[in-house]
Order: sequence, then C-alpha cells, then structure tokens
Amino acid sequence: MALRAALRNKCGLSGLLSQWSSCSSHGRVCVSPVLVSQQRNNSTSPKIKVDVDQSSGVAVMHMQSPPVNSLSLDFLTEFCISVEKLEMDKSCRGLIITSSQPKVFSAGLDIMEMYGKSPERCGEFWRAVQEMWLKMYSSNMVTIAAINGSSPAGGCLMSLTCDYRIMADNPRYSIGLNETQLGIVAPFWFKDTMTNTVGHRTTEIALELGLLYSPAEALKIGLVDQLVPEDQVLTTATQTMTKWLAIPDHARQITKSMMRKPIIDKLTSNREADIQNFVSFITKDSIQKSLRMYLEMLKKRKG
Ligand code: CO8
Repeated sequence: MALRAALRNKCGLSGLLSQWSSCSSHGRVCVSPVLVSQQRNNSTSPKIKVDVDQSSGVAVMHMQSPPVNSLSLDFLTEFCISVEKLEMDKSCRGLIITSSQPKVFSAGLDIMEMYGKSPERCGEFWRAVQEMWLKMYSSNMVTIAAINGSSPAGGCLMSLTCDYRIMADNPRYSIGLNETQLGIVAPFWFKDTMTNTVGHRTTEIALELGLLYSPAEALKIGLVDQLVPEDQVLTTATQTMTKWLAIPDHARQITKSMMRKPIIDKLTSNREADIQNFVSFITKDSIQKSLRMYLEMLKKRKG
C-alpha cells in the first residue's frame, strides 16, 4: 500500500525512499513491518519470487504471474518493491530477471489495465509503468534479462532496460515492440530505449510495423545479445554475471549512467505530461475499440 501511495503521488519511489531514510537511525534504515519480512535473502510475493545468493551478491527474480506475466498494476507494484529492496541492499550487485511461466517471459502491459478503466486508474497504472522503467533503466546493479519465452511490447521494454539480454533459441518465441499492431503507440521513452539498443533506422521500421522478431532475427539486429538452448538460459546468465561483476562497480555504474541519463532525465522531467498524454490517448473511443478488437483476436487465436 505504501508503494502504491508513493506511485500515486509525484515523488514515486524516490519519495518512498526518502521517507524510509528520514526515519533511519544509527545508519540503519527503518522500514514498515510489511516490508521487514521481505528483507530476508529470499523473498516471495504472489507474483514475484526473489532468490539472493549471498556469496555472489546476485539476485534472481522469477516472474510468476500466470498465465503470461502480464504487467498489471499489482504486478508492477510488487516488481518495483522487489527491485527497490535489492537496490538498497548494498551486498546485492547483480540482478537476473527470468520467468517461471512456460513459454512466456512477459506478455507486456496487461491489456485489461488499459481497457474500460477510468482515467484515474489509467493514470495510476501508467505511473507504475514509468516507475518500473525508471528503476530498471537507472539501476546501479548489473541487470541481465534471461528471456526464456516470448517477450512482446512491455516485456521487450523490460528486457531492454537490462544491461544484457540472453534469449532461449526457440523459433516459436518472439520479442519486439509490437504496439502499433494493437493500434497504440509506443511512447518516446520506449522508442528511445530501443534506439539506444539497436539504432535509429532499425527502431523506426520496427516501431512503425510493430515487428516481433524471432530469436535469430533479434540477435541479428542486436535486440538481444546472445542465444542459448532453452535449458541453459539461466546458467548462461549466471556465468555472464560473473564477468560483468569483475568490473569495478563505480566505473561501470558511471559509464552506464553516462549512456542512459539523457533519456532518464527526459522522462523524469516530463512524467506528469507523459501520464496525461497516455490517459487522454488510451481513453479515446477509437483506441478502446482497437484494444477490444485485439483482445478478441487473442481469444480467437487461442480457439
Ligand atoms: N494482457 C492481458 N492479458 C493477456 C495478455 C496481455 N498483454 N497477453 C495474453 N493475455 C491473456 C490472453 O488473452 C489469454 O487469456 P484467456 O486465457 O482468458 O483467454 C491468456 O493470457 C493466455 O494467452 P495465450 O493463450 O495467447 O498464451 P500463449 O502462451 O499462446 O501466448 C503470448 C503468449 C505470445 C504472450 C500471447 O498471449 C500474446 O501475444 N499476447 C499479447 C501480447 C501483446 O501484444 N502485448 C502488448 C501489450 S501492450 C504493451 O505492453 C505496451 C503498451 C504501451 C502503451 C502505449 C499507449 C500510449
């Protein structure tokens, strides 16, 4: 609830953090009882399971929200709490994100959060999406996406926030920012994150056509960094993490910040306007109609 409230107001997680810091004493941060139980090495919330290896300082976050790890407000809230806790834990230097769901890393934003909802709820949802992106894209930890299934739209965005992407080499999986296929438009920070990864021209084509790439195609354009057999995704991520953690943290962190800060600043200074844009766009009748048609298509495809 505390996080939901923080997400709802302007200061977001940084506000929540400053509230925590303000009650710190003797160098220890005082947190609410709800959060204390999650300060163990390993924690499980309904939708997220985190295993921390104390000896290596690496956390593995398993997304476990059936059927497809769609990014609902509840999911994003739990996700942000988990990342925030790890970020505050000085012994944790690396984070691997993966899925417990078969065949799917994440289906992206929960479409039901954007369909038939009040403007207030849409605004709250979008603030949580922004928060997820800001937390991940600016993380001090080494972050690796272990993509063990399909990863469209918001799932692709989440993996793009990471420092490195390893995907299962299974041609049935796909990854990409397919927003235009739903009749919606990826906002500037989705676009900028992809441009930073694969370049302007590739992003322009990918976004206009809403392209979903097979793992082999994604590797070719640099959307993912490495393909491995499905059963080796997590072990490869762990091995890769060791390599990244061999670099002194401060040097790596400053370099990461140098590469990413311009986009982060752009969203940070435009958060409210971005929320307003999203709310007025997504609540339009024509956009709601597109979403309904897309949902029907998903159901039909299943049938
Ligand atoms: N949100 C909500 N429900 C979803 C979503 C989703 N993103 N994706 C799938 N589901 C539901 C399905 O409708 C189905 O529901 P039910 O069981 O009730 O029929 C259930 O999850 C299982 O889905 P499938 O049977 O399709 O599962 P598969 O394993 O066969 O396929 C896929 C998994 C590949 C992930 C497939 O479900 C899929 O392609 N889903 C759609 C993914 C998608 O297009 N996501 C885009 C979301 S929009 C986004 O992330 C960015 C928006 C930016 C907004 C900007 C506006 C300004």
